[in-house]
Amino acid sequence: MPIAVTRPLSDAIVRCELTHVAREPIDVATARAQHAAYEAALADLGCRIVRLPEAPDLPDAVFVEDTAIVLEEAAIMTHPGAPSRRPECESAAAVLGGYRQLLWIQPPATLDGGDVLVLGRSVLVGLSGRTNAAGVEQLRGIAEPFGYEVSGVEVRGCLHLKSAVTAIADDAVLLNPEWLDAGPFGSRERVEVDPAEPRAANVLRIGDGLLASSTFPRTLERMHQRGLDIHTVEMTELAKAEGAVTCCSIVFDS
Ligand code: CIR
Repeated sequence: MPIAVTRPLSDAIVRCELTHVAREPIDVATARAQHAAYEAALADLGCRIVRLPEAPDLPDAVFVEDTAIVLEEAAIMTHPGAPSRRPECESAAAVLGGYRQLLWIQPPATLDGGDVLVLGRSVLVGLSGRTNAAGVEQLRGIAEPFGYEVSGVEVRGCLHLKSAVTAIADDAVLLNPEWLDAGPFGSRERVEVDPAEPRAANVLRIGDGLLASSTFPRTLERMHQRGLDIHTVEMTELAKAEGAVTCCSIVFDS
């Protein structure tokens, strides 16, 4: 059974980091309800939820994805690009250390988990405002001995690589071509988001199921037409914090 690590959001989320979206008031009660529905959807997709402790002083701590990359062989703890987010890693490590050996990205490298897309043995790493070239190098040094091929991919106009592209099947990715150069997707099929929905490329794949935000009906329709099994959740409040579906969990096989 896959494990999905999550963390409750705190009232501090109203002071979250923002890069590509303008600040709007966040209704924290609604955000909490949406987060609870997100956890329920993960459970429906077969995950066991493991919650990290709430971090009342860390505004972005609900976005656990950025703290670690969990491979079969190890959990790689990141050094997030935003200094305000670095204290999130310790409590994530305390839990992930129960499942995997821990390896750490060290400064001056920076790396956010949202920039790391694992496609089989191929690991694509966004060169973004959060992840630097040294971050890609360190991840390569850690993951290549385990048999992964690590490639840097330039992204622009969005926060992370996974804002621009995620996997929807073993042999297909969903992407926004405005936000990344043609990455090393090999023979994988590239499905584009509807141009009216630039933020729709972030979907979470669990087994053969997909979890997506209900905010993007046109892109969802493209995926329904392909016969994909898609569950949807409302993410309107977390989207105001520049979050999306992958950001709020770390999913791995126990
Ligand atoms: C941040 O700017 O760090 C948060 N407000 C949003 C992080 C979203 N994380 C993700 O996409 N992996």
